[in-house]
Amino acid sequence: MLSKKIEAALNGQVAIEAASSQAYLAMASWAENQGLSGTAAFLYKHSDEERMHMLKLVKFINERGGKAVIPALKQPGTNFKGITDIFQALLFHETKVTQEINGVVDTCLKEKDYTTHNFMQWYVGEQIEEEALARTLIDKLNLIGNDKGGLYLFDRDLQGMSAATGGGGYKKEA
Ligand code: OFO
Repeated sequence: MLSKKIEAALNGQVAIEAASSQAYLAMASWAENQGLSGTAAFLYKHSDEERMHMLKLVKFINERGGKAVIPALKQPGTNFKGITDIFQALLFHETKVTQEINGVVDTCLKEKDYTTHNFMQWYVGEQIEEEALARTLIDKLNLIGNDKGGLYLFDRDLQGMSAATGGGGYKKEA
């Protein structure tokens, strides 16, 4: 059975994962409108993965005798200056998500809830991968600069990455 504190912390994380999914959906749609189909495929998949992160929490809360709260969502940002801006925003967002996850882990330790602590380790590992990938992509974009040929290849690489992982995004599934 979840304590009220843990239930609230996990529901807070449900809202964060849902907001992440919306944010990446807005980015995907922007990329699609720019003709960056590989980047769009990657971001659509990333948005799907965030929804899956949310669902995993919803199911865990309910299974452990709590009540998952499905949150209302704010409209995400839609004005992007360019593709580098997108990935910088994504990294910034993910570092904030990591802090939130660490906060939940901390609450688990304070509440001596080792089951939820164990469950949250999957999220801790996921964040390491997501932040590392975002940093790699930003490094590549910085190398490319304003080179249109380079951008074309970058977008094609993301398309390939998306196909290799069954439609985009990261390699791990829950
Ligand atoms: Fe990318 O954040 Fe979920 O966990």
